[in-house]
Amino acid sequence: MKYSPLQQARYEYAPKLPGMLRHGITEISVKEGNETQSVADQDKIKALFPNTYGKNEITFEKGQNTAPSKKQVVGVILSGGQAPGGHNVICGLYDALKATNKENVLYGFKKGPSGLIEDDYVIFDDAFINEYRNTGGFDIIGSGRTKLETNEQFAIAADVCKKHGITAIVIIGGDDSNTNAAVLAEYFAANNTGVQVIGCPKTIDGDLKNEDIECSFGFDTATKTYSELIGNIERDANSAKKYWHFIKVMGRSASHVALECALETQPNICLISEEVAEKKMSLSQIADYIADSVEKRAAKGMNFGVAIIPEGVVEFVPEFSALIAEINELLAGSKAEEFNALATWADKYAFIEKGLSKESMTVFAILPQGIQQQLFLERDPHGNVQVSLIESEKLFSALVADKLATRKKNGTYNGKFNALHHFFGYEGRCAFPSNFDSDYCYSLGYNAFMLIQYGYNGYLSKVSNLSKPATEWVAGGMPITKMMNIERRHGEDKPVIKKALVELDGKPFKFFEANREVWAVETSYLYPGAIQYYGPAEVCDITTRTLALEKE
Ligand code: FBP
Repeated sequence: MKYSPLQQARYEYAPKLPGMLRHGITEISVKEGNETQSVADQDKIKALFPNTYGKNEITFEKGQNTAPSKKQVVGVILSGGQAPGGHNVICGLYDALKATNKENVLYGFKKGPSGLIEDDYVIFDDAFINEYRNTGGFDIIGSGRTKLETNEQFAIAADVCKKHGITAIVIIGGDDSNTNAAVLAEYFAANNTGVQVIGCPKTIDGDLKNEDIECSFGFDTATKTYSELIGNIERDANSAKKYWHFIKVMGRSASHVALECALETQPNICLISEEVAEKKMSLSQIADYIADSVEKRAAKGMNFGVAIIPEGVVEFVPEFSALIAEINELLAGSKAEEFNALATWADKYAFIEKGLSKESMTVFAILPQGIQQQLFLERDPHGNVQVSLIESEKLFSALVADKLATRKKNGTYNGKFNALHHFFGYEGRCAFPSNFDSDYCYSLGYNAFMLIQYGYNGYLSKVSNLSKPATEWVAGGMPITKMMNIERRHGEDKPVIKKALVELDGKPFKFFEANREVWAVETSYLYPGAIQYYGPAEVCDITTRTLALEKE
């Protein structure tokens, strides 16, 4: 069999477009809205983007398409981590481009942004595209994390575009990739290359959103996939009644994924990194918070539970980030070699004890030895600790076990605590996109071509009103500079898209906060089950709880 039955069926699925894009290409007109300003640092962003700053928001509507129908050659790039629906962005872009003019051509640059610089590409045709409709993954052309950020790279990109007659590039990426898209758009405009750049908002992390972009694509499918697995684990926990499951979920920095999974599954515990930072919680306080739930449930005879840990949480614990900064300093330059030459862990431990401040040593000392060693083993190319590789699910279960041991000695706790560990990340990034992501991504791609056709540059493809049925979705575009501010990066002030962290006064967190005390003690699990692709809309087309609550 060449294709699985679901794969075959998904090839035939017709993604839903926003109502206003359904009239046929010749009946899509554009309505300009207000001029825009960046979210902060307006003067600085304006000075850095003189050609692309302050442009108008735009919306498409039914009317006479007045864009010139000249032949267009377009290039597309997938950038960064995989997110379900990426293929459909390309399919939507391709379909709009071909519906406008059969002579139009779509290039796909391979392995991410480096494909553009290395002039490594494929040219799409119907047979090629049809193999990828409504499927997960980025394997259609591959992805990569090379950043397009220097003028040398931009000049090469301009030459590659000129060579192929490409007049527009679509970059499908997260906040960093779209920041770079904005800089590239400005470069192309300043140098009169005649090449437009359009971005599409991607990331399972859900942290590329704001008042205009209601969510990044892939978040819906990834969180539904993790929630299915978490629900299954909850049911297993509730059946066997003998394990506490510590489940780390992806989300490099923000905790949107963890929060959405908690709303979907109602676990006993879910840490939210942004709250940990706001309350300046220590590792010990977090461990006590989880141990309280373990103890209360044990008192009711329930020696089992589920705790969700966001991937990035340790970086939000102030004492832990101070420790990391000191370790980076301790091993800077040649000191790393000195450290690595030490024969035993005891020698290394003595070196660490000598080099760290008293406060950081206290934090270091409470970590399980496996985590201590991890902090010194895994380094990035700059020699820094790779915080994302720390097994925080194991860290917290070990800290909780220590707390419970003390409580047992004190006679306040008399339960059993057996922990199991899981990490859900890659399991969800290439899942078959849900109907929501299939529809949303196809619409983003289709809409990106409309922005190209109407000559926009430095815009993000925008589809909004997403908590409503697709007929009511609103398609348009917004200048990427509107989302930018100045942030300190590697010792320099840089214009970047503001990352959206979980808002502690937002409705999704408030809902979680209002319910979590009960969830911590009772067994209130919800079992969302697998993503449904065929059946009633109220089962198949539902959005995330996060989006539903935000739009309530
Ligand atoms: P993007 O921001 O590029 O979409 O990637 C997000 C993410 O999936 C994070 O959740 C995770 O920390 C990271 O990618 C993993 O990256 P890699 O694929 O390089 O291991």
